[in-house]
Formats: sequence, structure tokens, C-alpha cells
Amino acid sequence: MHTMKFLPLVAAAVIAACSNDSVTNPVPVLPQATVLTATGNIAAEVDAFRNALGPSNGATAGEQPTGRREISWDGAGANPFDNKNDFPADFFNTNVKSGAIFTTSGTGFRNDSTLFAEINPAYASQFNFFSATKIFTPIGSNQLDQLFQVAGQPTPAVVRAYGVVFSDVDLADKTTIQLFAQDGSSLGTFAAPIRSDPAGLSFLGVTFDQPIIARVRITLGTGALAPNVNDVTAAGGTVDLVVLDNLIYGEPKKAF
Ligand SMILES: [Ca+2]
Ligand SMILES: [Ca+2]
Repeated sequence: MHTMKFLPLVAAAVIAACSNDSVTNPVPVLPQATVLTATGNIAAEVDAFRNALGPSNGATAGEQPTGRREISWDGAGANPFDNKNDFPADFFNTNVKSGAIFTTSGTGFRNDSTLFAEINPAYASQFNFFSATKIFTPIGSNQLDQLFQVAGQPTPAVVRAYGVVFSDVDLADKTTIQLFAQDGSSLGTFAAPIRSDPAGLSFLGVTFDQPIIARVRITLGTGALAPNVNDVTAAGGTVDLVVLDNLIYGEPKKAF
């Protein structure tokens, strides 16, 4: 496990010395983030991240005083939408009230119980799940955004922490989460660790003291899943394909 206090680079910008009396522009100071990463057997670190946020609020509607939300993709309620490329972007705040809305510049989303073998048979040996047995990807893009709402309501919300379980991170600094504040400013970009074993799981979690995360941009490796696209570790592969499993985040609090 690696835990560290992280200051995004912009906060460390150097103020140039001035020889005259002009006013120096203030350097923006970003809130300090605590970053937790793990690979290999990630279960203990994922539990530590969960526990630091407090008890699970499940799919309870309405803003709760403390705790966390989690999307595992595994619930039976998603079954009618699984293994297709049009998984509803608002499923996890309408059907299941977890306060999550997704967007992508691609063509859709896929919640998959076959390790994506129906897209490309080679994927079944490439990807793995953390929570059995479904995993998730955008279609037509390797990026997706998560926005937050008060659980069960169309009310914009913010969270204090965000964590992701990734499957099959092969290249350094390509699989990332970028966090944004309500005003659209970046709170930092954080990279997932390369997988350390054939099981291929990696975890990345970022925590702030206050609920300030309004949007998360997840970048999965360097390419999108497709029938003729293979992972960089497979024959003929040129891109790092990465998918995601559990999303764990602080309780969505109404944004003001
Ligand atoms: Ca799962
Ligand atoms: Ca990969």
C-alpha cells in the first residue's frame, strides 16, 4: 500500500523574484489530496478506503449525513441492460439511487458479465473482475465522466473522495482520474499503478477533507475496446486496454 500527501503540480509553481515593486500575482493553492494506490491483492486497501469514508449508504434515497456509496455493477437490477452497448447513463441515480450520472464522448456504455468476450473473445483472458462478476466500460472511447447528484434527485452534488478499481493497467501514467471542482477547475490528475500480477487489478483512491469533487474524468489506458482491437500485451496489440470495476465515493452532498 502506498499512501501519500499529494500536492498537484500547479500548487508548487515558483513565484519569480521581482526587482521592482510590481504586485506578484497570487499562485492558486489547491486543496491537499490524500492518495491511496494498490495493485496485486488490493482487497485490504479497498476496504481501508471504504472504512475511511464510513458505512455504506447502499441505494438509500436522499442525502445522508456521512458514509459512502459504491457501484459494483453486479446487481440483478442491471440484468436487462447488461452485455449491450447502451447501458443507461442515469441508471445509478434513477433505477438504483446511488447519486451517479455518467457521460462519455463515445457512443455509450456497457455493463458486462462475460469479461467483454462478446466484443472480442481475446478479452476474456485479458480482463478480470474485483467484485463478481460484472465490469464496465464506455464504448467508442476510453474516457468517461462521472457527475454526482443527491441520491435519487436531479440535484447537483459534490463528494469528498473518489476511488476506482481498474482491470489490466499495463502502461504508466495513462490510466488516470482527473477531479474537478464545481467551478470547473481541476483539483488534480492522479495515475493508477501498473498491474503487478496476472490477476491485473489496480486501485486508486483520492480523498479531500471537504466535499469538493463535482466531476471525475476517468481515462482508461490508451484505446477503446472493439472487435479488432487487442491489448498491448496480446498478439498484434498496440494500445493499452483498461476497464473498470468498483467505483467508491463519498456521500454526494448538495452543491451550493
Ligand atoms: Ca463487479
Ligand atoms: Ca491493458
